[in-house]
Amino acid sequence: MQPISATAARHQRLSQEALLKVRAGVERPRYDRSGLGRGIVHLGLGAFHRAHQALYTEAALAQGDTRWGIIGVSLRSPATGNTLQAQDHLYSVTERHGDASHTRIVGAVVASLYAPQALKQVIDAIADPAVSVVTSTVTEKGYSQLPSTTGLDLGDENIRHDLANPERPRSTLGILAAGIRRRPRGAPLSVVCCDNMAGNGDTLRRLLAQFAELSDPNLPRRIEDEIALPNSMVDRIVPAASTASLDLASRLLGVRDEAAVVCEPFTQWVIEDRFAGPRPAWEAGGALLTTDVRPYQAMKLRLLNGTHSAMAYAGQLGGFSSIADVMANPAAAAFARGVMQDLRATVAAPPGYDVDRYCRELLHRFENTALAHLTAQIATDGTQKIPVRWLPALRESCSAGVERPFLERALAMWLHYLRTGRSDCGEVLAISDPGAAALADRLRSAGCDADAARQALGHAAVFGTTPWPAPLAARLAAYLAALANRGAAALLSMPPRQ
Ligand code: CS2
Repeated sequence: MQPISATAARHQRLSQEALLKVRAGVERPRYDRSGLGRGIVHLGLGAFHRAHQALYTEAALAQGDTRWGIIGVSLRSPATGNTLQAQDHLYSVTERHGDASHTRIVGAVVASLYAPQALKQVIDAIADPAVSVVTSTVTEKGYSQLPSTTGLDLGDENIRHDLANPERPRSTLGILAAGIRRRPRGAPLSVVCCDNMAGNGDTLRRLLAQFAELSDPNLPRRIEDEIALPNSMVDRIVPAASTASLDLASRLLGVRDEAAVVCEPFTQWVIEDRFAGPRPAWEAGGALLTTDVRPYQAMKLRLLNGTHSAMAYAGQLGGFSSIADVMANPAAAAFARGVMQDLRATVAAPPGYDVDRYCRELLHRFENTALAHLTAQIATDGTQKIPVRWLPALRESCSAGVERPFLERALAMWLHYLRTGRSDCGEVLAISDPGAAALADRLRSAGCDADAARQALGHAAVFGTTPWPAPLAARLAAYLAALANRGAAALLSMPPRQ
């Protein structure tokens, strides 16, 4: 092979052929990609899937079980699929913490489909008996659920469309239902939800069953008999790509990878061992198969995601653009630790698990300056995330008559963020959350802070229908007043009881 200059190579796009030009030291697929089967359909071809489930599958493929090539499906944008197609579906994952990094090229994704343009192929793929696993990362809002009840949102326009046009579905549930309907009988399928929801598999089962009952009288029975929906807890911090992350990956690879993912070294996947048919040996990548995932889910959703959301709103209001920036500010970092401790008090340890050590590791992960994990990214979709991450802990604490000073302040910060849409410096914040307008309207039309707190807690779509205690509303009102008068800094530096 002719040596090529680093500059020329950097402009060459990653592809099967260009693999030969990738720098030494970069790991590459340890199996023959041309012989891969198509055993998995994945819905939601974002960075998280590519840096998480796809890597566990990569490890199973490297063990020689070549059934598990992934057909990646995008539901909302053709961009990732187009990028991957131009690279023979190869992409890189770079794990980074501080100065240390490790880069590999992943070969597990073998095809990509954009559902609105390739609906028939998507449905055929889910119906194919050679596919025995469907995984999904479509974000919390991608399941058309009402966050406070986890029931089907019948007002969701995609659901209404799909119930009227079951053969032309647009929603995750509609597409799954159409694929399952077409599967031959006796071809077991496991659908593994990999989004951050408590009891995510059970929730998806409920939503799918509700949708099926309304769309096809035979479908609920088939789902009951032939489809397994194991719960799973997924964990890896994977910021959205940026020009800087793509440039970094290209420098490390020696070729240009427009689908490169840069993420943290930590990864965890705990899966309920309840599959209907064959599955990849994800244990090869370190997955833990267990009988009960719920304690792991509660621990992760509250301690990692719950603290993340608090840092996101504190960061948006206080002008901290990334999680590492929050951790570098003593008052903001102390606030994050306080929120984590408030949530820690509500978490029961999974059997044999050292939760305090987990908390210490989390804080170390949050300090990772090599990742630009933006608070604006984590702040999105709060009306879906907060009912999962904070409200169960808050509800349990209220029932036990316990105040959670840091968590309650975080809640006030989120409401203040929605109410004003501005940072402490007056910068306009881009709020990306389809459910936010209704809550923000209530907050903005309230006569005073006490009314705003009551209005928010009374917003059943997020806070549920069970009334919240008046003392909580009073504390929230005081925090809202402090935020309005003195900004987020006032709450960050406030001692636990005041
Ligand atoms: C984050 C998660 O964006 C968010 O809401 O809290 O994506 C988080 O980084 C992952 O769940 C970590 O496993």
